[in-house]
Amino acid sequence: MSLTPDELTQFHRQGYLLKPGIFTPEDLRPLQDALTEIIDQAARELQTAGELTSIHADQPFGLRLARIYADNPAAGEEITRKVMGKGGGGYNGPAMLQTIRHPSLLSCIESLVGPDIIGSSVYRIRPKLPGWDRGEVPWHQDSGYFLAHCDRHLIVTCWVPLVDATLENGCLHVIPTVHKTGILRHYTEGHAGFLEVADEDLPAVEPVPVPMKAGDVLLLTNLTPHASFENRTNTVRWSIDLRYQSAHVPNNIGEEPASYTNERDPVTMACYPPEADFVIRDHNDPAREIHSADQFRQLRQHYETARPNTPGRGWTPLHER
Ligand SMILES: O=C(O)CCC(=O)C(=O)O
Repeated sequence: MSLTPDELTQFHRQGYLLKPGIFTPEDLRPLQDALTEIIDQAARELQTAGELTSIHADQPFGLRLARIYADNPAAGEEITRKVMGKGGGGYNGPAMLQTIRHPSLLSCIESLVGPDIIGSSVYRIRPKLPGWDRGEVPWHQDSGYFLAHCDRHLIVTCWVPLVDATLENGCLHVIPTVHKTGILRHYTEGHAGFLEVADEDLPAVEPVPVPMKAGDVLLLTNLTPHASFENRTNTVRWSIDLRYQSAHVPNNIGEEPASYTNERDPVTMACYPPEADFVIRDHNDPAREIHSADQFRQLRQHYETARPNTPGRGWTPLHER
């Protein structure tokens, strides 16, 4: 399932590529089940604490959290935080590693970054709740979050809906072709606390909405502006975004978080210091590849606990513009 020459041209010219049907419904199920397990456990605890009357155990994956949120928004948000983690990847169990290592997806990634592949630290799980303000992600390029010396490298974002993503439930929108012009000015403290490109700094190119079926993959460059808007349905728009890079792109493989000091020169750092990168494929030394879910969790937790220092990019707050 690697990319054809036409698909590679589309990706490099437009800055995005929709690759349908990479994940089958069966491929997605272990992750959906693992996320449902987190919801179930948290909902039971909230029910015991008297915060929820129903845990909606009979509802399917796309509906259950929406029903809980409709009954009690604070409880729904608390569960959502458990699923997403504290700014990190959230759930990091076996089903996540299995999803990240999906063979057809990795073949596509190999077409873009070569045979030695690093899993970029930044993967995210996003349950976009109905009408939830924090679920709307303003215009940004992923490089806005990465250190500046990584702007010239390719870090591929794979956006994967776990349910169908539609115009109504908040599919992704992209601005094509402008990834070639480099980094835009971003502001901190944008909508819902995200980084944001202000309207006046957006390129004069018509954005493209990208409705997708569950299991399709949208491939983006780290300089492709993208955003997603309100979920106007009564179901949850579930998605994950995974990132990959070549082993030649700066990363923190084999580095201790404590080596990220204030004195260290940022150009020697990984593109996103706060979280752990991991080896997906290493043809010379396959022993470095992370196949074990325990190893994956321990690595992620080591960084999450240590919270390495990051110099950031010096963006200013939106209200100061
Ligand atoms: O899932 C969304 O709504 C936004 C995703 C996003 O911004 C990203 O993948 O970088």
